[in-house]
Amino acid sequence: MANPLYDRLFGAYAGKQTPFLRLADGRTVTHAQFLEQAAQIAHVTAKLGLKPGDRVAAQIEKSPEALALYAACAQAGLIFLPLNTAYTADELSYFIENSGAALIVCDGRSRETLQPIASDLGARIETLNADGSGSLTDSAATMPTTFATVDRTGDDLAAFLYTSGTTGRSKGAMLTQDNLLSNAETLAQEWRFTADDVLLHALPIFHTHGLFVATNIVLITGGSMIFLPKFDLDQIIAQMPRATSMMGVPTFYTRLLGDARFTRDLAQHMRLFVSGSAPLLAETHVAFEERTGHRILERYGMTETNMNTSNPYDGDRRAGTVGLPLPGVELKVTNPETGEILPRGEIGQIEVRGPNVFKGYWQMPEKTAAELRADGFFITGDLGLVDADGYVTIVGRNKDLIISGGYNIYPKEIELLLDEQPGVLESAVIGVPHPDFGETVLGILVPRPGQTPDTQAIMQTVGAALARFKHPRTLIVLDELPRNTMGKVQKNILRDQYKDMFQPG
Ligand code: MLC
Ligand code: AMP
Repeated sequence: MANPLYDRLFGAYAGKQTPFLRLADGRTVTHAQFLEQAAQIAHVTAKLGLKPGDRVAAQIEKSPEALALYAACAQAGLIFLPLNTAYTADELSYFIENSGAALIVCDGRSRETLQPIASDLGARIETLNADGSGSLTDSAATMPTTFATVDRTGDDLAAFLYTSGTTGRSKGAMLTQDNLLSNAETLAQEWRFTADDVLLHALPIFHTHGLFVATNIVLITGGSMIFLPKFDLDQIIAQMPRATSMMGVPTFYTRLLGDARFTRDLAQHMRLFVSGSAPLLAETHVAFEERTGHRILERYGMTETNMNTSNPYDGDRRAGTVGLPLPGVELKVTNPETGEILPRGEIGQIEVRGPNVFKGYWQMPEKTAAELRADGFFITGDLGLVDADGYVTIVGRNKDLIISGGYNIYPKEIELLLDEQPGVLESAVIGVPHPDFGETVLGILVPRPGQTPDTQAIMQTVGAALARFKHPRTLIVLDELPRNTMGKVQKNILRDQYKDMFQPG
């Protein structure tokens, strides 16, 4: 019997004192140490009564122990559900309830807030703090350092990642072991990762990019990671000389280019820079090459599918494109109305099919059916084209989505809240260009007749309800929203009107 995810990502490292995580304070966690702690955590979950297939919701800071919880879930056959550390209690209660999590792992500071939610749902709660301390690791310390890996098949679920939707309700994307493994194997090969690689890892580990792309690739090839708690320019510049490769969202690269310490010398020895999760401006690609001599390798993916396309490692990395479909991934551009395939060069909606594509949304068959066709093609909601050479360019989105610093924000969720506020008749939330985050959130309010909404009070309410990164940077009050003849709000007009609001100069 077997457990493909555990066996392929972790199994080979038992007893190996090779470096896995290189921490900013100079400590190194070896593969063996990491695996022993994961096994101890797996024992804790078993002692708490968790059974294979149960969900473990984790809202914890990035740390070696947080990553060990991921490995423990794989070993114990549990479904790992990582959550953005910025989510508020309101947001969390939805994810916990919707997923039916059997265990919540949170920072000690959130325990009191989350305890009632856990009690209501009959979930267990354990703490894990940024420094690795907490009830989870306290209990783990007394446990055996090996754990009998639970049998699973490649078709079993390994993780849930919640993605918001255009209706404002988040959906749990169900990812199988095979989804994760197939993509990690393909990417490791395509990007030539080996045991000699040292990946500079400054991404969060609660999203596809930092967890399944970056971490799984390193695990599958035996290399190590410089594991930083977050993106911090000083740290990145200090650590780069020890790294061979880096992955990041476009904000990482624009911030690096904005710092005079980031020189050709500093980057010379690097093998690879990868960008994704949001569009990399062609001008950033060009400026990066001018500064360092390296051409950033841009790829395209999403929560539901992991990675779909990539620029080539050897060959032409084309600025402004996301490259070619990965081996095993089929990509077509279709007419959004009819679903018919469009000729090369024409813009339409991007659909993908392959072993990377998820199983569907947890307990939402209608939403699954609306986006995942019976023949296996997933409708991404991205608009793009394929050129004569097969390169894919994303030109926009068919979904109302803002991407700020690589985080997805669904306007509907914010609009629903704004619409409920005193004095507000209706609202529109749009994304406008921002030099650091790529896009940022702008809220537009229309007052009820004769009323003046208190924008400061509204910002406070928004602050308590929604994660910081979703907060509108500014609220603007307008007499009315532009509408087309069908009565639909014309967000394109608003986006155009405010496009220069945060641009320098
Ligand atoms: C932080 N803030 C953000 C923000 N990140 N606001 C908007 N958008 C963001 N992305 C808030 C902070 O809370 C802070 O609030 C203020 O903005 C300024 O913070 P900062 O110190 O400048 O931000 P920083 O902590 O440096 O974070 C910026 C960042 C980070 C870009 C480094 O957001 C990041 O690591 N992003 C990566 C996201 C990611 O991994 N995406 C992958 C999704 S997977 P205050 O209160 O101080 O004003 C996916 C699929 C795929 O999309 O293809 O990969
Ligand atoms: P998420 O739901 O967080 O997984 O975000 C996925 C979305 O990010 C995709 O549907 C795209 O809209 C966007 N995205 C990811 N990578 C790129 C890229 N390289 N260029 C443009 N958009 C991207």
